[in-house]
Amino acid sequence: MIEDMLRTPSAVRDAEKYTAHNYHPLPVVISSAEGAWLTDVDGKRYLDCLAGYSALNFGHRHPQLIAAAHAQLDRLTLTSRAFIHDQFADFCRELAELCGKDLVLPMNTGAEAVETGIKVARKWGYQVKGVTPGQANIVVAEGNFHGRTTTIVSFSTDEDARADFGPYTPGFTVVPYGDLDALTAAIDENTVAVLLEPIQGEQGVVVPPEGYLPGVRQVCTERNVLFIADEIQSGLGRTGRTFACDHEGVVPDMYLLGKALGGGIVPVSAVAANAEVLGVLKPGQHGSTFGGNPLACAVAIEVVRLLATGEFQRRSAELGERLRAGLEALLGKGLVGVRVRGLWAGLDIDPALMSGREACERLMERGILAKDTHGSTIRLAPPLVITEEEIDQAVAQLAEVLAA
Ligand code: IF1
Repeated sequence: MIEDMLRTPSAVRDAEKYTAHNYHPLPVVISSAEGAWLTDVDGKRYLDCLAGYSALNFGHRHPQLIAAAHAQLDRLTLTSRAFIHDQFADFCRELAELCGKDLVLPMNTGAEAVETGIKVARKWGYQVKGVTPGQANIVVAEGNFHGRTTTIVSFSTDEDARADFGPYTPGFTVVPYGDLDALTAAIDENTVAVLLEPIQGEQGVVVPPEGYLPGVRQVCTERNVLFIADEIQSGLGRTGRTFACDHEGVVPDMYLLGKALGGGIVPVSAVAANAEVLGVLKPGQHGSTFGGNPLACAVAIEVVRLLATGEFQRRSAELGERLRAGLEALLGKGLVGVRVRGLWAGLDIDPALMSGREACERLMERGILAKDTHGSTIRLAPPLVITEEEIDQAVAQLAEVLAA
């Protein structure tokens, strides 16, 4: 313990001294960043392979996004939704168009978008589908991660996220992820929605079996149940398409968006759906102080315009294949599992070799910053502005760590 104190920079020690320990961060203190690169207080540079859990898809301080933020900071930052502001309509229209939906409801964090989706699905169930009042249920998947509110952790299957936060919110049915029969069997007359990540992020970038998402789409259509896709981490270019659902041509009834929507500058989340669904909300029935604020809208409009070009989706798809080839070459050389979709990879390290945390500590020493998910699984999610050389560098350093 003492020798750790001596080695750990004082900045790390002080940070730990004045905060709740709800995280166990790597002992690195970042002071600046640009593109895919971070610089710590000692001037050491790191390749960012976490990208804020996919909130930094466009890289750190993307010039177009920073310029939009600077311009808005000098004009107007907050009005509340009691009034309209001149960025609001463009943001809602352009995001609705990107999603192919009628309406957008802006919030701030991913969890708020998920909570909004749950509330709207329930109200839609009672007012449109005709579900017995107070009896609505929502089908969710084992291994889900949708945020940390008490209602959301009520249906978590991760004891770390859930334990001792009860009493839990009722009205959720958990089924195995990827099992269409189990999901279909769980739908009853009171089911108002199915809530899924199209790819499970925190579970270790778990891609469901081919045909699963189209099957979910079909059964939701047949049973008049809303398909809610949580694309907060998988969306906005991360997997090589605008949305992860696009890989199988699936269009959910509700998109839940967050993280990268704020460009890595401000928290921005949103729910996008058609009028039959989001139209159930009347004034005074839902809201947020900062949701849809001028600064958030100004940045998010530029994010939507970056995505509208398709450039980031193409980069993610093309570079993702380079990442996949590099990682799959390490199977049997320290990796026992590799899952890749675009520039998003889940790697299972041989547990006999090291834990995910140890791997990330050793990668840090080699100038690569990444984050473990559970056990010996780590996730790689670099900004989509990463170059081929940088991908090769990250894979080479991983190979060295596994070989050491
Ligand atoms: C943490 C990981 C965890 C998300 C999906 C909603 C949210 C998230 C698919 C909620 C947030 C973040 C939260 C952060 C670490 C990270 C995370 F999956 F990305 F790795 F925890 F599981 N839906 N994920 O991934 O969005 O309210 O955070 O804005 O809580 O430790 P949020």
